[in-house]
Amino acid sequence: MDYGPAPESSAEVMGWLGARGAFGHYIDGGFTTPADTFATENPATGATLAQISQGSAEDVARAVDAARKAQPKWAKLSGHQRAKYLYALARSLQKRARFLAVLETLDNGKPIRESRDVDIPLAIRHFYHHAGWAEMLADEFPGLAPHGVCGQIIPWNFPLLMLAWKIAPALAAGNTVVLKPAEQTPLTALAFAEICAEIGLPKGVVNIVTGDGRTGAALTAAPVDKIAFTGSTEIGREIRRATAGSGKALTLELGGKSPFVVFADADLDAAVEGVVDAIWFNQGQVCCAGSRILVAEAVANTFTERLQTRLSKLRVGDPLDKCTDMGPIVSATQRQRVAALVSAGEAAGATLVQCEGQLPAAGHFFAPGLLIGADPANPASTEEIFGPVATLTTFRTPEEAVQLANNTRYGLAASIWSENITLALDIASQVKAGVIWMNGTNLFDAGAGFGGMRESGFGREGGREGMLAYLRGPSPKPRPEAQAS
Ligand code: TXE
Repeated sequence: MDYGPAPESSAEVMGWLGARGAFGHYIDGGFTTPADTFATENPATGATLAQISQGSAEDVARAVDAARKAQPKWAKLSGHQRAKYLYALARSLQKRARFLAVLETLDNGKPIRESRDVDIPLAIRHFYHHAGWAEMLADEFPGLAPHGVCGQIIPWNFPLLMLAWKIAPALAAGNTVVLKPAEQTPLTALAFAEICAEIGLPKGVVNIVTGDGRTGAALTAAPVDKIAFTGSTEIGREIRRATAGSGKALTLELGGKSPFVVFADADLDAAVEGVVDAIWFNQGQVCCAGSRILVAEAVANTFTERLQTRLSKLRVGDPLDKCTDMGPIVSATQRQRVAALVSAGEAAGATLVQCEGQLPAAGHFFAPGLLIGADPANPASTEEIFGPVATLTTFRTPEEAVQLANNTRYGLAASIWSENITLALDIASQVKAGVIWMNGTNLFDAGAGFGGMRESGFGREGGREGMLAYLRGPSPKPRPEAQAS
């Protein structure tokens, strides 16, 4: 296979895939014999990368059983001992960072620059950060206990990073886990399973069962103590229904339709670069993507012109080429979904402006773009496109900006651009979103809680709140600085 001018050789990764061919589940410290397999493909070419096992209810039951047996011993280890394992996982991921970046790009299609500079480093940092939490846990949260066994279901947009967000805090708190990666992108989770075995993580502490939504539903129904889910609002709702009354703890991180608000006094060039990060990063397949651009009428023409110039310069193509800005959409189904919503946006009166370069003939590529003049009722303004197209609408007053920003059933994130900090803080206090950035966007830190409100879900991941989501018992008193604010 020719990957073009790839600076990061994919030979090692292709060798690793070739040597395995098919993957079983990782249960109780070992891989099962592959059975009932399906293919995971390279979305840039459509080529099959490996065969993956479709987990049955019995596979899930065996994994939960292994996690259940391992849990008391894991929880009895001192925080320092658990931290040593988390540090070992972090170091081992770091040693393989380049390998994992290429593997992630092959399986998901995201540009290598992003997997190399964002996904993998943030995943590693999550394990280091939570090793610190394991050390401090008994002092920080006396009297709290782990839930027990956690079922974790993750999506395909940040495969290894979402795994890290789920597994690191769970393990730090003394839980054991059964994780189901998305069927489109299971490979880095399986590489992670190999790392768990290699560092000698006790058997049963981490179990990975692959498969589609049926495996996810079996995990939701299994006798676990907590379910942590990231994915669509529809499936989040289904999981909430399925766990209601079961006594299982639940956190849901769901979709979004986040506003990106540009005031007239904003640094417009910085805001244009902000849009690149907000909606064209990871092909727009980001739950907190700034997918509704709201711009002050006074600067709308200038801003839109500069944004269109920037759009025309985006390089869409081979994700293994380090000069590529945008790779393919993760799958044919997802590409179809994006195309249908963009067409619906046009049909409802918005003007589509797209990057004009030639798209590669193979693979699930979709040209990045803007839907200009989409009114609030346009489906492109209300539905999560989850692709590289944002709506662009103008506002006249700060009040109108707030009204438009909040005109959504979601509430995950918001991004506010202004040189006037008083105005920005005032707007931030009125926007209904779990995460608000000012003069920035898509900034993540293992130490900061991330999560939504309204139909974007509930619960936080990362930081102190993220740790508490993996513990049970009386709520600890807020820290003095939190009380003061
Ligand atoms: O998500 P699903 P899909 C949004 C985005 C996207 C849409 C559809 O708008 O266009 O969802 O994507 C597992 N019980 N987000 O279809 O189905 C599934 O196997 C338990 C936003 O890929 O929600 C996968 O592991 N689990 C989002 C995970 O749920 C089930 C990220 C997510 O898949 C299940 C992804 C079931 N009944 C999509 N059915 C975000 N918040 O970042 C499926 N799954």
